[in-house]
Amino acid sequence: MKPNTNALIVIDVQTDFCPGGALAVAGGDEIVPAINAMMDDFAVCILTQDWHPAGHSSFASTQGADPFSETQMPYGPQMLWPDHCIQGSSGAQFHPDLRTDPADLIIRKGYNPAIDSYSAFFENDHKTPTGLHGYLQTRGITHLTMAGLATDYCVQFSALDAANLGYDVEVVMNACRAIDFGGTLDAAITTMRDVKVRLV
Ligand code: VGL
Ligand code: ZN
Repeated sequence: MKPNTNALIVIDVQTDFCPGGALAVAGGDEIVPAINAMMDDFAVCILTQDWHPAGHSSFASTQGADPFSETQMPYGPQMLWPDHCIQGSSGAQFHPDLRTDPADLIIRKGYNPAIDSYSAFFENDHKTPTGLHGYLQTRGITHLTMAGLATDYCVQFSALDAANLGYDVEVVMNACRAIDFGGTLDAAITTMRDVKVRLV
């Protein structure tokens, strides 16, 4: 059992990010058994849930653009996605086999219609907090172990923000899967290593 200063953060293991889902990540469902097993080693477990209102600004359909094209938002460049993880929809639910009982906290993100939120800590303006940092600080948590979907988006941005906030961060790569278009996985690996995130 890890000390209670070490939290497991499980990122976005939701139906829409698994095969058959609206924004399917190849092999996204394969990580569920490994994550379920990891939960037994952690006294503190937190799940994140991508949770968008219909018509979210990060949806290509909202912008009248092609999915996987990039647009410019007031906060910077933003990838446009197929509609996914709409609040209350079946695609927004956790993968049916993911254990949710061990979770102390389920933190939702992406609910602000005007700003996407890859990171579990800040929305994509890199300013608006989700509240997770305050929660972790209040509980005295200093070490984070991360797994989930997708390695090159929500896992990467969560790990980078966590490292910049001063947490000791490790990402369990075999319990993650990537979207990986045009080298985004390799770039994420390099960027995470640069800020001393440990990839294990
Ligand atoms: C994610 C794209 C859009 C993720 C969420 O969980 O990595 N990616 N929303
Ligand atoms: Zn999303």
